[in-house]
Amino acid sequence: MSDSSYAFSHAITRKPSNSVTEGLRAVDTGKPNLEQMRKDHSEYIATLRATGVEVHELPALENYPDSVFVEDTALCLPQGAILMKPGAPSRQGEVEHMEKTLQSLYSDVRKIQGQGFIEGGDILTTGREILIGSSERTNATGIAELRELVRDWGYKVREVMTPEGVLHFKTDCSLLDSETILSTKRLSDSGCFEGYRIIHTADGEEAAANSIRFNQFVIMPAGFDKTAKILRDHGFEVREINNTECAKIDGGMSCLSLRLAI
Ligand code: CIR
Repeated sequence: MSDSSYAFSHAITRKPSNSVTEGLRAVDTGKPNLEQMRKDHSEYIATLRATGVEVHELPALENYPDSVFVEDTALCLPQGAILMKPGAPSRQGEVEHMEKTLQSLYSDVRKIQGQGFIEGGDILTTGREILIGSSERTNATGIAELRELVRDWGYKVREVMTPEGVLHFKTDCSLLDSETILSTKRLSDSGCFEGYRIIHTADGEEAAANSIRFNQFVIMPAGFDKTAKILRDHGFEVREINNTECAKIDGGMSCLSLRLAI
């Protein structure tokens, strides 16, 4: 693999807690089935491991129903990690539970400490910049602080918009390689990916946009056959994981891990 934007050596995950059934959701479509979620989670981890990486599986946090979605607690870059400040009050305490693990893996761990808010789900790091979608969870003050924190590592931060009613920026897109983005049409219509190669999710399969490129695989939620075929036709090696239970609490493939190149 010559493209460093998807070459990872480590991942961090956290076991779903029993309380995950109380996770935040925009629309209530029923209680997630814990047994199925645990099975899906194990399969997700096995798929990450199959690429040869080390996966750090952290214990469940019962006081934090959404803590399985570790992506929102930090931004991991090759130079260091940045601890986030979630916009959801019930999720803010998850960050300190991630700190020790990141300190053990990085020599430089920084932290959002100001008045703003920012969640990892709103951040897409491409081969040339860091795109951050302002959303209900991420505001301009949080984005401005992150911009300063990554400046000396050489990153350019560009503030974009998460579409109205969409939880996170990456709910609607994912990076396939440093120049290629899988996106819903409603997101790319905003023009935020000008200059990139865009592959659209099939109509009616918008939920397939929250996928991840992880080493040789594109890991996507199962059940979106048209989008899976589009990706395979473009030459990507697709792995599908059942996501019916996490989807009930607005979670998907990117949310379930922090991905590190260290
Ligand atoms: C939440 O609303 O915070 C969780 N129920 C879902 C978080 C999904 N995370 C992500 O997209 N990065």
